[in-house]
Amino acid sequence: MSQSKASGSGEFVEARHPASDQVSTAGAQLLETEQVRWLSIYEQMLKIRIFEEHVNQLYTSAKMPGLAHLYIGEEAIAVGVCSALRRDDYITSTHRGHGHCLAKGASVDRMFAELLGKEAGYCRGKGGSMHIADQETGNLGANAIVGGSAGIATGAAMSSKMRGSDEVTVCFFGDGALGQGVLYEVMNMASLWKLPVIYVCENNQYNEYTHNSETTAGEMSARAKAFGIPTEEVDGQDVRAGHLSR
Ligand SMILES: Cc1ncc(C[n+]2csc(CCOP(=O)(O)OP(=O)(O)O)c2C)c(N)n1
Ligand SMILES: [Mg+2]
Repeated sequence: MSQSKASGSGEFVEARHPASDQVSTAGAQLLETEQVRWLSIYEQMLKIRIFEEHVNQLYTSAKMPGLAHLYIGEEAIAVGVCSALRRDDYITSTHRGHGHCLAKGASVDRMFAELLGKEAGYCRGKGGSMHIADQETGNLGANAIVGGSAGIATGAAMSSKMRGSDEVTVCFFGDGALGQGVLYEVMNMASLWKLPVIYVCENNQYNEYTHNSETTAGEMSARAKAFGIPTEEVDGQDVRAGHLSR
């Protein structure tokens, strides 16, 4: 309900649209749905943060075999992007992949089992942190090879297109992968053949320990643009930006 003052009359006139109650009820429901959605997105990010804090404890107390590359601080990227995907869409991940796996729907229990080398893990405990794959949630795998998943992602997108499905594949990679030739081979094919693949470069400015000013010449997004691929740069700390840019 809204009220407005009639000009010059000194009295208040109620300007009430007949359906305004219904409109506000629908509006409130929409707001509630939106709140539930963003709250669930926040919970996903928090789950990853807490997961990684536990991994850090296990790793630094030498209870976990192998290596651990933590996704702390980058949660908004995986969650923003994966929350816009369907379960049957695909992702490929990196050496820093726990966040991608969880955001695509992996179970915390089976992830920990994998990290601890247990049979119940996603790869029966044989793969560890950098080799977690889960076909049920469309996760085609983390990958210890920098840039290594670009070919897998592009192949999956080609398969989707050939099967006439509407699945989308997201290829996550770090800014360090911009130095890998395979990325440019597959971007060329993806653009030529109009494949349903999204290349998500997680630019944390470092290639592990080396600042990317020492490794990467020119503009990052210019690379994809050169192949005619539409590009967008978003704030990786803003989960809404990752979610809505699909
Ligand atoms: C082909 C290849 N070369 C080198 C390495 C060693 N290595 C592991 S992580 C890394 C840097 C990766 O940087 P980036 O892709 O930006 O990921 P970030 O660690 O910043 O998330 C390198 C060089 C590797 N795993 N694979
Ligand atoms: Mg990096």
